Amino acid sequence: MKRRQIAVVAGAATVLGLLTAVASTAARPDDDPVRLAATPEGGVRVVGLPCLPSSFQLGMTNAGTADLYADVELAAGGPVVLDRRLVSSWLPAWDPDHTVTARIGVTVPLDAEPGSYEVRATTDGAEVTVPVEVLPQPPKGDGANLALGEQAVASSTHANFDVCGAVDGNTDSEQWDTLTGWNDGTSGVFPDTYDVTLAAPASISRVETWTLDSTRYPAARYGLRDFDVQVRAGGAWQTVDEVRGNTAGRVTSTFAPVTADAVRIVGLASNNRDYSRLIEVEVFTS
Ligand SMILES: [Ca+2]
Repeated sequence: MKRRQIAVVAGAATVLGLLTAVASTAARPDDDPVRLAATPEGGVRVVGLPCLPSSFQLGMTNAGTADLYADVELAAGGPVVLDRRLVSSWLPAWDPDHTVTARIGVTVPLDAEPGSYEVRATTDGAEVTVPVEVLPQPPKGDGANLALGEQAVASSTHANFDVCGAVDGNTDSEQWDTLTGWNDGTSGVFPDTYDVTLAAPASISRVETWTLDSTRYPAARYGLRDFDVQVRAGGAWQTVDEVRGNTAGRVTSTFAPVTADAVRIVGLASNNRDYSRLIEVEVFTS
């Protein structure tokens, strides 16, 4: 009787010991089949403007032999704000390994202290750290583009495109994609409007309108053909330029200085009659 009790205790200890060993093995990072990575590797740079978002790609790879479901938690330091805190993805055990990616939007408030911060992405046994550099506000005085990073709204935006793409400071049509360009969402239906609200009313006299004009998508075939440039003064929109029959990628509109707090591009027709496309809108003082 006494021996049997000892045997039971010993058996329980063996089972417990085994469970402990299994649990600690599963928690060891080396054994977690999920690999995390972030691109660009150097991290992201962000400015505290309402329409100048940044982002990075989170890569999730199942290096194991069994399908699994991964939950990746995201945490940001300092003033950094993420557009989501959790990425959940089904990761089949493909061979060769296949990486599933998710775009994580990064913003900071207007008054964010410039400096170096980081975003941490973690799953059970894997982790990746993404450096985030918060840059100072760009100057918005004479000679500066007053539209840069300011709030843009559009009558519609094509799926996957970002309405902020035409105020991100990038005028290079060769880099046209869903992030740095704006494409309306109503094929063949005009007018389309793209508005930028300035940080403060300013005396403006020049607007640069950049429509799509790349080697592959020349403006003469894909750019805005007919459009109006409007400014909002005293709460009312007024037209300061009427552009017709355009085939150029960049159109400069100059006009008598007017104190305005917003600028609107009214797309009336494009050269291939489907969409209004803008790569950038710039606004300058007198
Ligand atoms: Ca752009």
